[in-house]
Amino acid sequence: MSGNRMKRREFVRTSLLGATLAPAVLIRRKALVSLFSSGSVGSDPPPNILLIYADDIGYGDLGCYGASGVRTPHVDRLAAEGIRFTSAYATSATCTPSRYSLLTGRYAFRDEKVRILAGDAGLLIEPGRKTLPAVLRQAGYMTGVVGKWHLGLGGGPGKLDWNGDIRPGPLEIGFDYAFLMPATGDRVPCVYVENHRVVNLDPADPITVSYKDPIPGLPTGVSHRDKLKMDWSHGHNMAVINGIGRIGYMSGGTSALWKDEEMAGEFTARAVSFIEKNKERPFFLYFATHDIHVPRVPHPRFVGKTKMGPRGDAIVEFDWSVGRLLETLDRLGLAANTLVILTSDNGPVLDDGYKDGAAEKVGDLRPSGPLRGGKYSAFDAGTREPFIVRWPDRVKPGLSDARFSQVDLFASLATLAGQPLDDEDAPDSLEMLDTLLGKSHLGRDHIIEQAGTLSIIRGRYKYIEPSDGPRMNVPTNIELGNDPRPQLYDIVDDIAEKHNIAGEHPEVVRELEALLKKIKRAGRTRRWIKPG
Ligand code: NG6
Ligand code: CA
Repeated sequence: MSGNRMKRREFVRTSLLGATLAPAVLIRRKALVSLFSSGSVGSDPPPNILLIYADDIGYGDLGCYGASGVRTPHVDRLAAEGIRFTSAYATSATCTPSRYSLLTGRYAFRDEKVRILAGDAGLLIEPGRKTLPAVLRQAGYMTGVVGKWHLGLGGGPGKLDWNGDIRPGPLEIGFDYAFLMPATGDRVPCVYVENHRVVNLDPADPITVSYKDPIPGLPTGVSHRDKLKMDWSHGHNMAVINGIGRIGYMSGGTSALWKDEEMAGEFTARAVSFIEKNKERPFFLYFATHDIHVPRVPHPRFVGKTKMGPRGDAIVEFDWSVGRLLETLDRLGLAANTLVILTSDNGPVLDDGYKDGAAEKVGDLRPSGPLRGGKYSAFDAGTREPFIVRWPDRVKPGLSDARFSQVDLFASLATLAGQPLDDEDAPDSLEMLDTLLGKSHLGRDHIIEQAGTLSIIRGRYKYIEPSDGPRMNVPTNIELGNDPRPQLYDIVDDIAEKHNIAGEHPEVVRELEALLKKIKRAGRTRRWIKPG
């Protein structure tokens, strides 16, 4: 460890210890300024960090990644002014596990509780586990989350009283501010939670949530199917909220129910106001959109912007949100020193449970681009994502083919903020800051992808563990990549994973199988595998 770094670490400790008598934020800010002016991080003043995390946007869904039939000028501008990565990965082909890895720097497969959560699940991230926002907060950042959470709230399944204080949640694990959709747009409760409270709740009309039994006397997507605003195709036939069938049952909270059409506008407005309020200090904003997850109900001003129906229009709405945030950074003079990262939690899906015409009207758009599979899939489209990084003060625009995993954002941003990690923190997160900022084109040593089964990519090869799971997810029409035999693809020459070459390269299969086993057994990646 360099003397410089040591000094910095000592300095943080003393600064933080001295914090008891003064407002925490002021002290945190002071610690940060001193840290960055120490020179070793080389950025003064420190950058704001805006992480735009889309839901279910595929590798081929954005203009700058070759989409046709939908225009995304704001995202394209971000890409033109920054680095567009072609080989960046979410850790998982579904939401909760990817977000868990993003915020904890730990693979979700290490804990079987980390799977798509019900809307009444308890907080997955144990208070005490180091999180990305907690590290940035410790470095002096104001930390906020706006949008989709889906990491659980409260103490355990069904135990949370939605009418009281909602905790533990993001505020207990490192965020200073939270404005949330608790789970997903298609799961109850369909209300916003700001910090510890449901927004606009009338105490005379309390909320009840049930993921077991229907609530007697209330309509369901089955009993009132003919009256629905948008019909379901699979699942999504329990509570009816705003004329749309959802997963789970809910009663009460009428004045607090969100309006689906206004959700993107609501989240964007909260994000803009978070940036405005914190324009004088470094901030970290995790902006997690509902777009383009189901139910896709874009605002009327976006309806018909594409010929693809709600899915295409939701991409336009997503792009609008991005544009509003970029415009806010410009207006406040913050753009040059704000690191913006844009990516998505998992790959694309057309029919994810509602009859919104996504499959029928997709036209020439290839949501997965040249990749095979989609959301839920072990094939690359499940996790290989659009990934854009812009920081005008420090990052030269360009293209990067370097492999990058979202799990590495933790250690990379911690380094950027001058926060050395303890060995126990973020165990799978590798420091890849130079790669993230385009100074290096050296990718991650290996990439792990989690779907029903695990895959590992190293060099030109990708190995998918044998699995007895179904080959197809029939309702979504997605190839899951399961096969009882080992699969090996040359992911460089055969990006579409068409030719299983496991039989021709048994030694590569053995090698990758062994590496994957080792990573599983070790319980960690950092400390024993060198990045690069
Ligand atoms: C599935 C839902 C799907 C979506 C997904 C989670 C059904 C039939 N399907 O179980 O609609 O909500 O969970 O998506 O209920 S994710 O992006 O949050 O992981
Ligand atoms: Ca998702």
